[in-house]
Amino acid sequence: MVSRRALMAGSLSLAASLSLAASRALADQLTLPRRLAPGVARSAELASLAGKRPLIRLSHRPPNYETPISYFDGPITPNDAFFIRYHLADIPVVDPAKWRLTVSGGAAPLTLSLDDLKQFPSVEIAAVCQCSGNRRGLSDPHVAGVEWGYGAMGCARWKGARLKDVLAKAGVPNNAIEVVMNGADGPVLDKTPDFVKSLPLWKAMDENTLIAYEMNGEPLLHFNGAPARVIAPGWTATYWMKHITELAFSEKPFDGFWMAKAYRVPIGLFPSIDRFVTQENAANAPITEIMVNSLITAPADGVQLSRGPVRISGLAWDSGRGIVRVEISTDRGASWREAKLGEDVGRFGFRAFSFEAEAAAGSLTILSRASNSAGQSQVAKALWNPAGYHHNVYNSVTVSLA
Ligand SMILES: Nc1nc2c(c(=O)[nH]1)N[C@H]1C(S)=C(S)[C@@H](COP(=O)(O)O)O[C@H]1N2
Ligand SMILES: [Mo]
Repeated sequence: MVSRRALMAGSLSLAASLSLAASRALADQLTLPRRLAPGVARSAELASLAGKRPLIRLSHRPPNYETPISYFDGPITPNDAFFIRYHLADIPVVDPAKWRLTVSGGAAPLTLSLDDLKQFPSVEIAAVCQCSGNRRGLSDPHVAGVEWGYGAMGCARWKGARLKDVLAKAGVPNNAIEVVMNGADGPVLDKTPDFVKSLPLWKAMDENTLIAYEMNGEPLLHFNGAPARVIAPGWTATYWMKHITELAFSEKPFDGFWMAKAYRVPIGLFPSIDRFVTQENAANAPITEIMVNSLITAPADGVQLSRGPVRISGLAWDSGRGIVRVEISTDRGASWREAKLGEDVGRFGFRAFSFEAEAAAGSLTILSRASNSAGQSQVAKALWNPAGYHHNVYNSVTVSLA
């Protein structure tokens, strides 16, 4: 639990629109994961930014704010609850009227305004945006990086143009192997490398990869990448370039810091199906798709409930192969029973699940385990790696029944 003092300190920086009583009521509902490193749990606090409800602030500059578990109510995450992640602190507010997207390295240079982008056929896709390092704070032993709990993720309905249509308009060169992406944000100090990423050409040309300008029917919020960002459904959010301003075809592997040195996983550790071959080396490979995962959203970890059936709800997701099953165990994994799956918002989205467990008085530990159509399931023991990526151990919540 976040300490009362930390919450009150956090509430001082809340937007004026939130009364102290309201923020106190809210603070009482919010819990931080119990397994975070003690220092992180002490310093994290609730704070709000423009357009957002109070989120769990892990750093202010650059802004890294995660969604409290209690906000995950159903398969679509509201915009004001959506997490925020940045690598660099110089984040300009982009005027949509002045914004331009340039595409270089094609048959001819192409520059698009937001109106131009909206002339392409539009597509809307529900997709999970999950930071590669979601749950990094649970790594054991702990690793360096933003110490995320469970909320460095969200699922929105993203609307925009297909990236492949924009690339086709620019003229895809025969020798292109990657598409390099840059956004309007940059480093405060020259020695910090700018956040630039690349996608393999095949993923950039996938019909589900978008340049989105809307999320959940509204223009993108500033902190989620206004006026336009890349959506790479099924892949972790490191490729979902916000405030996108530059695209470039590349005939060689792009070797910027954020590709060559960061966001890499040991070869063979995870059962990834999608590969980014041009960026692989003998030891490691770029992270690609999201691993199958689940989160119990209710009851909250550590709460006391009155005796009777325990109503469990949660979310499951994967890389878009599709969730086929979520199982619940109340005997520490000795036996599993199937939960009921909720509305299907599309294979890249969150899939809600629910289950009613009978329980006697005392302590009850609930485990959830999701599986997808590719036969992949969550792991019983986390696959530790130096950057703390892909944490997808069975989710677990312990409550007491009186
Ligand atoms: N321009 C820009 N885009 C970015 C990043 C960034 O630092 N700058 N971070 C990426 C990472 S690692 C994540 S997890 C997602 C977070 O998206 P969100 O802030 O909308 O939740 O944005 C991605 N796109
Ligand atoms: Mo991320």
